[in-house]
Amino acid sequence: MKIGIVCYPTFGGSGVVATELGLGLADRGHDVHFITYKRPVRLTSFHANVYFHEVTSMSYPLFEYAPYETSLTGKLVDVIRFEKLDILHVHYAIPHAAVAYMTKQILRSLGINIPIITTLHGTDITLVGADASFASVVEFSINESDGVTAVSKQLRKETLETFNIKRDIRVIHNFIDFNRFRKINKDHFRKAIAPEGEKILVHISNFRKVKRVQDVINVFAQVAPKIQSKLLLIGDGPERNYMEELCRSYGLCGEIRFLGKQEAVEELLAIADLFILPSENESFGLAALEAMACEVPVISSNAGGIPEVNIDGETGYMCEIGDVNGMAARCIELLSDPDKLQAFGKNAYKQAKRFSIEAILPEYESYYKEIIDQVRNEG
Ligand code: GMT
Repeated sequence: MKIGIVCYPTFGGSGVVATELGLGLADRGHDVHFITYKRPVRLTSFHANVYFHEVTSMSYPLFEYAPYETSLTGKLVDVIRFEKLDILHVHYAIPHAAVAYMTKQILRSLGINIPIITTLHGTDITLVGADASFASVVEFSINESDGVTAVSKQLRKETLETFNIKRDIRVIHNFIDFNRFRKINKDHFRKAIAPEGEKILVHISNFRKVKRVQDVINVFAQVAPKIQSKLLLIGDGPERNYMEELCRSYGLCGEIRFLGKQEAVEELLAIADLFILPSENESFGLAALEAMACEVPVISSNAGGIPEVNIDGETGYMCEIGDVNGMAARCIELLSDPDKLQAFGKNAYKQAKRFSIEAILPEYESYYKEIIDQVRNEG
C-alpha cells in the first residue's frame, strides 16, 4: 500500500505512535509518506520506502497567524495526487481530521476518492477537542472520516459520550517495539546518576498541567527521607519552571534532576526502578508502556485508559488521581522489597508483550484494507 501519514512531529505521544507505525509499515514493505511541518523526532535515519514531505506555511503581512491548515491541505492534495496514495491516516483530530475532510473534497472534485482514517489520541477529545471553540469541527470531521480509531477502550467511550458520533470507532491500542525498548545493562550510567546505590524513580512527560508533575515531586518528597533515592524528570513543557521551584522549596535539588527532552529514553528507563505517572487524564499512557517493556513497574493514577495498561497489584499500583500519600506508600512498599520489585518488573514486561508492535501493527494493516474496500464499494 501507499500510505500517507499526518501527525505532530514533536515529542508528544501521538507523533511517536504515528512515526513508529509508519516505520513499522515501511518495514513490512509499504511505501509511507509523512506529511508535516517538521521531520518527526523519531524519524531519524534513512529508510528506502519512507518519504518525508515538509509543509511550509506561507507568510504574508496580512497574516497575523500563518494559515497552516491551508498549506497542509494543499500539500496533501499534491502528494496524494502525484504519489497516488491508497489511504491517508491522520493522527490527532485537531486540526488534522478537518484538514483531511477538506483534502478529500478537493480530491473528489478531481475525480479521486481518497480513504481517510483519523486516529484519536486523547487530549484531542478529552481536553482540547471538547472545548466549545473546537467541538463542532471535531464532531463533524470525525463523522466525515471513512474510518476512526481510538487508542483505548476508555477513549472510545469518552468520545461517544462527548460527541454525537455516527461512526464505528475501532480500538487499536498503542504499541511498543521491543527491539528498542527492553531491559539493557547500563550499570556505568546508573553509577553516574546514583553513586551510592540509590533507587531511581523516573517520570517522563510533556510537563503539561494534565500530567500533574507536582504529584511526582510531592510523592518523591515522602519517599526520599525513607529510601535513599533519586528522581529523574524527563521532558519539558509549560509546568517546568513551577516544578523547579517546588523542588527548591523542598530542598531536594540534589536528589531531583531535570533532564529536559531526551531522545534515547530507553537508556534512562534501563536504570529506572520505578516509573511514576500520576496524570489527571491519560487516554492510554504510552510512556508507562515504554517503562513496562524495560521491566520497570509503574505507580500511576487510575485516569482514563491507564487501567488497560497498568494492572494494579501486578505490574505496579494504581491510586486515585491526586492521592499523593497512597502513591508514596506504594513506592516505599515496592522499593523496600527487592523480590516484589523484581516480580512486578517481570509482570510489567509480560503485560507489555500484549502491546508488541508485532501484535498491534497488523490490526492497523487490516483496518486500512477494510476501509479502502469500504470506500471503493461506496464508489
Ligand atoms: O501525553 C500527551 O500529552 C501527548 C499526547 C499526544 O497526543 O501527543 O499523548 C496522547 O497520545 C498518546 C499516544 O496515543 C497516549 O499514549 C497518551 O496517553 C495521550 N495523552 C493523554 O491522553 C494526556
